[in-house]
Amino acid sequence: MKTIFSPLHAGHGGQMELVSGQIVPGFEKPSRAEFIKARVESEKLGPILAPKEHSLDAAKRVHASDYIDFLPTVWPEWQNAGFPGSAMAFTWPTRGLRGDVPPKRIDALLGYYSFDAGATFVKGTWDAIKSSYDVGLTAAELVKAGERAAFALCRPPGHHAGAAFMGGYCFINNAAVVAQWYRDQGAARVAILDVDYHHGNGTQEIFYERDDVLMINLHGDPMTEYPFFLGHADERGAGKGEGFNHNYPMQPGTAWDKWSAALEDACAKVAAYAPDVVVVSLGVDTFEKDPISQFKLKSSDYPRMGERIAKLGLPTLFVMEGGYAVEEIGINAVGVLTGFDNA
Ligand code: SP5
Ligand code: ZN
Repeated sequence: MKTIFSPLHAGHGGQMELVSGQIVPGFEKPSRAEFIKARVESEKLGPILAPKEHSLDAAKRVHASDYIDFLPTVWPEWQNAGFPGSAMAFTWPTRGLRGDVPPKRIDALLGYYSFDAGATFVKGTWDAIKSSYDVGLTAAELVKAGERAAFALCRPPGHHAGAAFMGGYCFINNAAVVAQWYRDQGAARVAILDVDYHHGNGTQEIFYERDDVLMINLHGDPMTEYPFFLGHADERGAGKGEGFNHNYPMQPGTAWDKWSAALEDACAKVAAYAPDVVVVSLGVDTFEKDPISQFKLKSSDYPRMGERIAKLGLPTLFVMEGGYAVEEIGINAVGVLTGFDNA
């Protein structure tokens, strides 16, 4: 299958994050995408193509317009303020505070438009976000034009970004953007299968009240795993979206036997929904050696994951999300894709 990739991702590098009370170098770093790209090449998955530029209209179909307009202003405003370090929030409008009045300082606005301190900006961050968005849409166009599947090698990732907030390394929700884009192009139903270790809280929020986008998440139980405040099994959608959101929270230590049983159930739901296209939020932080995660999938499990998804027999767009064991991230991500292609 074809891969879409942009070198502009690399400008989003050197950012810091808050982990266990310390500011440390970000886990979500440029070498992630470079290891995946190198593996796409060495495995001869298929051609690697540059993205086409897109307007931000498709982003504003799933995100608040003011939120999207805010993103390119962050780094220039942070510079104007004379703040050192990565641009990150430190105050959030939680319960009991006003979440409806945007303040006038850039550090405060970062809190207004985020749910954690995990989506930080450096000089090249906006260009990387925009390139990741362009990568997603360009890959989506390939599948719309008749390719069986395509791989959007997006970086930064997207699935924690909600309609009007960033967080968890995510800014624009690429999977949500392409799902809505397919609807706008005439798809009657779209399924999103999120296999990243972390719950895709942003994607769930965006489609929670809709029946035209089926949302399925396999992830670490939020009782003990980030993002903590969404992703429970009883979240099944609301209004006409009731019954179109499915969560499979799983315990630390989960390996392929239990994980694949959840995938089997998820695939049965996707098949019953009969979507025109499947968008896979492809995180490989389920890997046993991932530095921030607690599942125990092995490298040999990823091709099996791809095979099972291929058996759905549906047009499929893979959108890169997480995975932080950089030495193996290429082997695991591309393992899913070769497993799909060889099925
Ligand atoms: C897209 C994606 O996978 N985002 C994940 C965001 C996770 N942010 C929280 C990281 C918490 C790390 N705790 C690590 C302890 C390691 N010793
Ligand atoms: Zn993740």
